[in-house]
Amino acid sequence: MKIKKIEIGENLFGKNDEIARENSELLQKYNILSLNLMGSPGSGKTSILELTIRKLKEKNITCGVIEGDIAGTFDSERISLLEVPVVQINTGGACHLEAMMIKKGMEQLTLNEIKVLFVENVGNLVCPAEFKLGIKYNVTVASITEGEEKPLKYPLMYSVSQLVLLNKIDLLKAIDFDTEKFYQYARKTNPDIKIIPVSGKTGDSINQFVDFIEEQLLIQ
Ligand SMILES: Nc1nc2c(ncn2[C@@H]2O[C@H](COP(=O)(O)OP(=O)(O)OP(=O)(O)O)[C@@H](O)[C@H]2O)c(=O)[nH]1
Ligand SMILES: [Mg+2]
Repeated sequence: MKIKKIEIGENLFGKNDEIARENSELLQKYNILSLNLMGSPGSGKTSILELTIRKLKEKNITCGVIEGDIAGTFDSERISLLEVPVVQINTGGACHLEAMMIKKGMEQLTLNEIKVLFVENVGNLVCPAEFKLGIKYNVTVASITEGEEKPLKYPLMYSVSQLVLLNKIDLLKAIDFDTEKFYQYARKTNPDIKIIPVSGKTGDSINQFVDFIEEQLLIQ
């Protein structure tokens, strides 16, 4: 599928929260469930998206993707192989996506053909959490290779997220990672946070994320 690409110039930065509200209204109008995947570079956001989209496609749930990166089209190329509409946003240096970028991205998509919109934010555990996008669910993709203390070191990311996908659990035997402590730290930062351990490599427990998405679609 052809990738649509947007390069961001300075003129797109502006009244972020107001535009985020407009994005949210537009998504509600089209009855689209939206999820914003955030996390460190390489935590596994695109891998999880690939597995999840495959499973949603099998269930005839149509998806669209907005990929955010500072530069390059690596991730949108991966997603386009799944034959889903994808827009690549290159921020040209900014370490996060902003609401105006999502607005521009959505203009490139046929919204009435999409049930679930995924946003993959720029790989970064700090800045993406600071900018509202108008996307309904914030999902932190954390990998066990990052260490269990990250929820306490980067609390904003965890406090703005409703869900954590704890990724790379296939490596648990090779890495000193204290899962109990991770849960404890994540819940200390955000008592309501839901955590699903997954593997973006083996596909382990990706079904639980798919179930979460289907549950949210029912209550849209
Ligand atoms: N062992 C293992 N490797 C994984 C898993 N998930 C992702 N990877 C690998 O981790 C690397 C980064 O994965 P990506 O999915 O590209 O990570 P990302 O978060 O999208 O990266 P950025 O978009 O650059 O921030 C790749 O080499 C993946 O194959 C996993 O669950 N287990
Ligand atoms: Mg990626």
